[in-house]
Amino acid sequence: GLKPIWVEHPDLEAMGRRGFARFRAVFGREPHGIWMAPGRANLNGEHIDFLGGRCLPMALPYGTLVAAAPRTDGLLRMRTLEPSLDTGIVEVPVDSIGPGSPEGWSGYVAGALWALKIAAQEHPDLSVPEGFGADLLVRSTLPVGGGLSSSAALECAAILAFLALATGRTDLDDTTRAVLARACMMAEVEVVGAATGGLDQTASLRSKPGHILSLDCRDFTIKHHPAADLLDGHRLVGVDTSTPHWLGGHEFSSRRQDAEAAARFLGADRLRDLLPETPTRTDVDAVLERWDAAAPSSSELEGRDPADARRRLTHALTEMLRSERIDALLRHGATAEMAGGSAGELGRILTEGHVSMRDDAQASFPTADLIVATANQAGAAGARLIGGGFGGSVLTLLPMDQVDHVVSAIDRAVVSAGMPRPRFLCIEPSAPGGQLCRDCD
Ligand code: GAF
Repeated sequence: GLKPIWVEHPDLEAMGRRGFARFRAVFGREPHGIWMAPGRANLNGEHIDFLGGRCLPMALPYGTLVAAAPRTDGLLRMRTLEPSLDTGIVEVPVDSIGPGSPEGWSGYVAGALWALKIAAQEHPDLSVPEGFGADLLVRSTLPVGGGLSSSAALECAAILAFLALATGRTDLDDTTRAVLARACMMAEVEVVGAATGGLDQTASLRSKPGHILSLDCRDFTIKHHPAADLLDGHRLVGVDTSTPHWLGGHEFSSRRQDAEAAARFLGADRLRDLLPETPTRTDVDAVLERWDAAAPSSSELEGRDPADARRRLTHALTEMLRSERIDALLRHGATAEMAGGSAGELGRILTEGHVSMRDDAQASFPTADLIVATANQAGAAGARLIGGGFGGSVLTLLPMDQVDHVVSAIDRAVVSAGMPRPRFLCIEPSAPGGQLCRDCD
C-alpha cells in the first residue's frame, strides 16, 4: 500500500551551512548571518484576531530562513530558493517601497524594511542608517501557501535580519518582539495588501518552545502555557492539503468585512466588545437574539449580505467562546465532567471549530472536510482547518498510539477521492524567530 508522506523536520544547522555557500554563489560575498522565523499552528481563534478575539497558536519547527548582508547604496537585492517563485535576483531601491510595491514574494521582504523604518519613528533604538540596504537569500522549509503562515515567517525572518544588520541587535526582549510583530503585520496589510490581523506574526516572534501562546488580540498581551499538560499523551499532527491559499484574495477579506459590518451594526467598533470579559454561551445567544430581533437589511450593513453577516457573526462569537474554553483548560486543567480529560475536551473544541469554519465562516473546502471527517472516524480526538482557509492545512489531535493508523486512513481517503496527496507534519511547539547561527561556516 501507500506510505504517507511526512515532511521531515529540517536540520537547521545543515541548512545554515548550505545557506552560507548558496549566498556566496548568488551574491559573490559573505553573508553576515542567517535568521529564521517559524510558521504557526493555531488551536483555536481563526478569523478573530482582527476582531479582538483570543488566539492559541504555537510556533512550528518549520519556518523561513534568510541569509543576509548589509549594503550602503540604498538597494535591496533579494532572491528566493523556492523553485516555484525564483526568477533570479529581484532588485528594489529602498525608497521605492510602498503600498503595492514591489509585487509578489519580495513585497513581504521589502515591506518588512518599510515597516521597520516606520516603527523606528516611535522607537529610535530600531533605526536603520541612511542609505541602508541589503542582499538577502530566502529559503523556506514550510509549504508555501500551506496555511501555516509562510508569509508571516518570511516577513519576520526578514525584519530580524534587517534589525540585526542595521543595529547589531540580536537579543530581543518581548516588548521589542511585539513592536516587530506589529511592524510585520503592517507590512502585509499596507505593502502586500492582505487583511492579516497579527496572529501569525505574533506566533512567529513571541512563542516559547513547548508552550501554547494565549494571545489576547484586544491589546496583544500574551501568556505562555506548557503544552504537555493540555495534550496529555496526544500528538498534534498537521495535514497540508496541497491546496494552496492566498490571503490577498477576495474571499478572506470579505469574511473580515462581513464580521466588521455586523459588529458595527450592533454598536461595537470591535466585535469582541459585544461579549463580556468571561463570556458564556448565554452571552453569545443574547447577541444573536438581538441580531435576529433587529433583522438588519443589507443597507444597514454597509452593503453586506445579511445572511452572510449573521453567519460571520456566529462564527466569530462562538470561536471567541471556544478560545476562552481552551484558555481556561490551560489555566485550570480539565474538570471532572470533561470526558477524556483535557485532550478529550480540546479535541471536541477543535472539531466544533471546524464545523464553524465550514458552516459559518464558510472558509473550508472539500479536502479539509474529508480529512477532518476521516480523522475523527479513525480515532482522532478532534481535528480542524487552521489558518485563513480556502486552502491550507488541517490540525489533528491524535492519541499517541493511533498516529500511524489515523494518518494512513487520511492518506487513503484523500487519494481515493482523487484529491492531491496530503503531506503530514509533526507539530511541536517550537522556538520563536531569531538568529540561526552567527558562524554557520
Ligand atoms: C491568516 C491571517 F493572516 C491571520 O491574521 C488570521 O486572521 C488567520 O488567517 C485566520 O485566523 O493567517
